[in-house]
Amino acid sequence: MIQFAIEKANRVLVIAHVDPDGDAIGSLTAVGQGLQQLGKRVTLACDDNVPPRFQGLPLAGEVRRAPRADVQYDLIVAVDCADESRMGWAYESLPEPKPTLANIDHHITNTRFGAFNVIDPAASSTAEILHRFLKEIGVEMTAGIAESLLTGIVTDTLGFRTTNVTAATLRAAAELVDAGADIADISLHSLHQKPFSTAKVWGIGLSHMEFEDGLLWTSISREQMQSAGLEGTPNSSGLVNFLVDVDQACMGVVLSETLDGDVRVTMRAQPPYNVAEVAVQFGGGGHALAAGCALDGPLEQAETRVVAACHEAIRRQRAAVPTK
Ligand SMILES: [Mn+2]
Repeated sequence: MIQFAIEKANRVLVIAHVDPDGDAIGSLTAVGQGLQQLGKRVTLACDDNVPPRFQGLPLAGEVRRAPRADVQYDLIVAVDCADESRMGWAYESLPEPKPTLANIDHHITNTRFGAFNVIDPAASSTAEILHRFLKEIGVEMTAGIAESLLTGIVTDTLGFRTTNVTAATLRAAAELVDAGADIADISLHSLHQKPFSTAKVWGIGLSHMEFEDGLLWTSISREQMQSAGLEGTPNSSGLVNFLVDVDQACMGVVLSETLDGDVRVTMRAQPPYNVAEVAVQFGGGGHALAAGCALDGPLEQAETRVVAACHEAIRRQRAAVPTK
């Protein structure tokens, strides 16, 4: 039982997935606060930096890029990670034998890689699972934990608009508001506001998007990023959400070239279409309506392969459900 493992543990390493989103950071910091409340010594780790819009969450300033080398952990808790590789170097770098691993997640593609697996693909977010789970292990819902969890729910559901929002999601959110989370503030800062550089990335993507047989897609190259004065790999989740909401789009796809020449692909679908089926073909994963994967470059070649796979999936899935 995971409850006993947590009870026994003194030093816990909590890991959120690489390239973290609001559910990853919200879940990471909520578990951190909850375990501290239970008297555990906690390290929070994530391979990539906490995005600025989540840096105001409790404990966000204590998220490390790697585990502490001077600490021997007796438990690892992975949050929002669909498979082992999503934990990145934060897990890989731990010496063997690695500590017992607990896997808390809501991705339908989760590989159950933990010794303990708390997986609920029907949950809107890992934060929604944690809302139940933290109570079950005796954590009192503080305003800080509520703020972290509601950030996870609000961002993963795009403000309660996704098809996996249930009455249970709304009840969890209501309880978090009762516990002191400010829903208007969380929605504004974690969901709507974005840096100007993000708007510029959208401009690049929208300027040459293509629309064919239900697939609306675009790509963003390193050269385009550089000539717009932008650095790093673009955050394309807002753009891909925008694309899939266009009339007649069944799937939206954004391909972004990273600094090392790989291609990161973010995909969205409208029901009843399913982009997780496409993502797994390229070693990725996710949900039916939101998934991702990474391919080797060059960008044009990756684009050809992904576009062909999406078109094939749209035809197949359309035939399976003749209503749309
Ligand atoms: Mn999530």
